[in-house]
Amino acid sequence: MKALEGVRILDMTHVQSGPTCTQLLAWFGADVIKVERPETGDATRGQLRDVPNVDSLYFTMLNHNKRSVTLNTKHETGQEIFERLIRACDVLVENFSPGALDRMGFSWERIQTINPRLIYASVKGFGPGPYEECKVYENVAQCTGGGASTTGFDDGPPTVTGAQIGDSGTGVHLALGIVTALFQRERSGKGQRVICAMQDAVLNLCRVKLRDQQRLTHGPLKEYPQYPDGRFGEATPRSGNASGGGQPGWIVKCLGWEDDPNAYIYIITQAAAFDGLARAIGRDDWIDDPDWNSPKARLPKLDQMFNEIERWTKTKTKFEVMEILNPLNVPCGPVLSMKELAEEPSLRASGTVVEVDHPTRGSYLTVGNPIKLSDSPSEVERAPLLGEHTRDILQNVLGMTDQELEAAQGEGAV
Ligand code: CAO
Repeated sequence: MKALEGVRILDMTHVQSGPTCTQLLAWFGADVIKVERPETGDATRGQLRDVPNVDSLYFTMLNHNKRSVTLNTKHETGQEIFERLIRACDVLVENFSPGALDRMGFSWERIQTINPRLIYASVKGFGPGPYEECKVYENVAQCTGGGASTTGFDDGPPTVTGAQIGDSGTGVHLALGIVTALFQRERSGKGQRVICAMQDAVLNLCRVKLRDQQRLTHGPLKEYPQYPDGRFGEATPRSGNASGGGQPGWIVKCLGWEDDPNAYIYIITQAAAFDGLARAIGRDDWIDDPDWNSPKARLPKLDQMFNEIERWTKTKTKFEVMEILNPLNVPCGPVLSMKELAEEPSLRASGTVVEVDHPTRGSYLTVGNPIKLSDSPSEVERAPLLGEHTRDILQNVLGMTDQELEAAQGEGAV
């Protein structure tokens, strides 16, 4: 049995944030019914296509384990069918621009009268306030949630990260909101409204930067590369590759860095393992030198320290550095490229990187469920073709007859 078996999700999501959320719920065993506009479907089916006339990887990698039904929810008959689906489901998830469901005629008030047990969950760009009506994509959220102003180097522009903290990050937050609401419904018997704004989710992930904003009022941030020579302004600055925690860290070059953009490793000079690190890089003299042998003494010259470490790492590959430093309890990690991650045997073995077969695309690689439950294993199934399950769902979930289905199809409602 899967953890969410028996939970039925009415999935009105599109693009990335919402689909990330419902894909996780599907991996935990929920029956996710993805409602898509007839003919076009989720716009990402056709975006960033690598193979002509085949659902894009953008779509297929975000919509595993779901069933697809086509339904025009602006058409009268389509709305009647939608209402029946609301009655038949436990959760409705959507991430349209603000007010889209209301414009279709489905306000929260009306949804509650149709199915009081329904949990109605949404991703929006912003919460209540001056921007609540705005449309938002990933990088807008990274900029408005504090990610961009705190990412990059002090002398460079604000920078967005490759990790999709705005879209996928918000989707993960929303999934937690949904299962929490499902848990509460077990006791209350009632559904509720769940909303996660992308700005809020990114800010939550940037929590430590708001911490630093407040620390800044009490003096310079000593673990930041600006210390001791640079100037601090009024806001948390960009900290390059500094660790952000109490243990200094930095990315240093490894053997081959001149030709390989990813021949780097992250090293954290944790105090407890510092002597071993000093010995490994040939600086045994640091161990008894009061200028080096305490975190406080090292703090004003972290750049010098990492330059010394780098002189050593440049003579080794990033994997050799890993092999040498890990037994010494020095936390470190090679900068892995997407190619290396795709080929990594341990990620294949754990099901985090999975090869999936698709009827029109053939086989492709995807990221499986990163959350492992011992009693609810996730098998990754391919994403559905547009409308692949329309008949199945309308007949077996809603009990529609052949005639009803054909009539709805004839009217263009499905
Ligand atoms: N049948 C009929 N109409 C449908 C439909 C269906 N099955 N599914 C959707 N639609 C309609 C909606 O009713 C809406 O119409 P109206 O604008 O007339 O109300 C329209 O399709 C969808 O509109 P949208 O504004 O959501 O889409 P967009 O491409 O213009 O904007 C996005 C996309 C992502 C910017 C916007 O949806 C948004 O801001 N969402 C909230 C934040 C979010 O999740 N962003 C992350 C996206 S991933 O990067």
